[in-house]
Amino acid sequence: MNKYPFTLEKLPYAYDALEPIIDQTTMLLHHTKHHQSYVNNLNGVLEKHPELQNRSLEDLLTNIESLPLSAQTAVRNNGGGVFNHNLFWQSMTKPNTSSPSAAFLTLLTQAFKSFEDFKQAFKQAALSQFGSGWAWLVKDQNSQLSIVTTANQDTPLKLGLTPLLPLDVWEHAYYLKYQNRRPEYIDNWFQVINWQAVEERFFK
Ligand code: MN3
Repeated sequence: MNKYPFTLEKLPYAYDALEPIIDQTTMLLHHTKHHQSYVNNLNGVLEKHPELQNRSLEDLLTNIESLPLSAQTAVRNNGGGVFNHNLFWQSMTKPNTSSPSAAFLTLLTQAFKSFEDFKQAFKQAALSQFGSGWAWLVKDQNSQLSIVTTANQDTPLKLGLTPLLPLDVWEHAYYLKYQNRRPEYIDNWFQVINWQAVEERFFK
């Protein structure tokens, strides 16, 4: 369900499905500890605000300023954590089993010159996010593709952008396997993108 009380969505694959790109231990901790605590904390704040309990997560995150001041920061951080991670899990699949369709490749090429240039631009953005946050492929209201970053658990929803492809660059997403090597994590991560999921979001 996409409203209170939120539950931890199951992964669409096994915890070891993304090996060796993302290791099983990282996936297990990331999903059952980090993601679970965003779910718990989001429910905790909404428990105290019955007037918000019928609103969808997207609605809450798009209209954070409409929330009571006492709920804004907690919903922004924990609601963002729930939304971003749900999208992140759904955006990945077994290594080297998915590639962009011809139609989407054309769009990527129009926006970024080539698929390689897209990957370079995405990597640069993900590296430039200082500290914890996310890199995103997004579309705007004119269906134009671009790359943005957000700090902490902020989402592109508040910017009026539709998130298509998220990359978690919090250290908890890669530290066990890659330690400080964020560039290597990003390079490898391109192999586990679920392009079908990305394209469904774009063409919806
Ligand atoms: Mn995370």
